[in-house]
Amino acid sequence: MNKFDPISRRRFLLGGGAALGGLILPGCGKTPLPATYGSLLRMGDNLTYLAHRTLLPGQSLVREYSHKDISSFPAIGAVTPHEPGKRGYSAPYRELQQGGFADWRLAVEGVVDRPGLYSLADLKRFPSRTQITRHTCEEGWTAIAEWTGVPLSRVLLAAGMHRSAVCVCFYTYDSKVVHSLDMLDALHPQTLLAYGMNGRDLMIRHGAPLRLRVENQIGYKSRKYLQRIVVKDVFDDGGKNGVAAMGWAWYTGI
Ligand SMILES: Nc1nc2c(c(=O)[nH]1)N[C@H]1C(S)=C(S)[C@@H](COP(=O)(O)O)O[C@H]1N2
Ligand SMILES: [Mo]
Repeated sequence: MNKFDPISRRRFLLGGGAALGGLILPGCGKTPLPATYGSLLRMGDNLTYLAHRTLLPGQSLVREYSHKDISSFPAIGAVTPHEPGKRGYSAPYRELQQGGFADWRLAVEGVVDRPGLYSLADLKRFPSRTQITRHTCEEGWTAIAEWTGVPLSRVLLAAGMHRSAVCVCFYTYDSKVVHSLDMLDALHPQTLLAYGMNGRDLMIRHGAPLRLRVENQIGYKSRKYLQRIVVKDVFDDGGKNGVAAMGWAWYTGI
């Protein structure tokens, strides 16, 4: 192709666009977008999602900061799931915490060739990534921290994720709420399974032993206390246990 020929260039772009569409909206006949539950607001969320996915480059990196920018970092939502009676209390989590998380395993399941259980040591054997990023909570505060972990993409590829994958669902110890990401965000280079924060092991209040970091979405997508991740070949926003059913946006790109 002559790269100065505008028509070939346009054809090339159209071809690329179609491939991208195929990645995001596979089998358009199914349900490629979160259910709107009849709500106008939810329909607005879908417009935001489509606009981001159509207009923005899918894997552009969010800004990374330097050590001097690291700020104090409040812990919110569930912060003590090992304490009976507290928000998000989980007896299995307490038992794992009391054993120093030695028996903790992350289950990786779904449309993968090699479903399995990963210990913290297993996850630390993958090449790691460290990034200093700004967390933006829907409640109006932001904070900057350094996160260390394994890019989710590495674990998904190691598990032999099928090409038919459309989303990844995340299950945690403290809550029944299911969160999910599309494959663009799941495979984004800054989407981490993080075990370290500011150079130390992740503290309980920030999601020990492993949390998700989704740097290009609002803070509530960065799930703490991970238990299980499931790769799906049909879109799943968690249904009645999903955030959309609770009146929250499924996609919160920033
Ligand atoms: N499992 C779990 N993940 C969670 C939450 C939670 O309550 N439970 N809160 C979310 C919200 S609203 C925010 S802003 C961040 C807060 O992370 P932090 O406690 O490390 O500041 O975690 C998110 N992930
Ligand atoms: Mo939040």
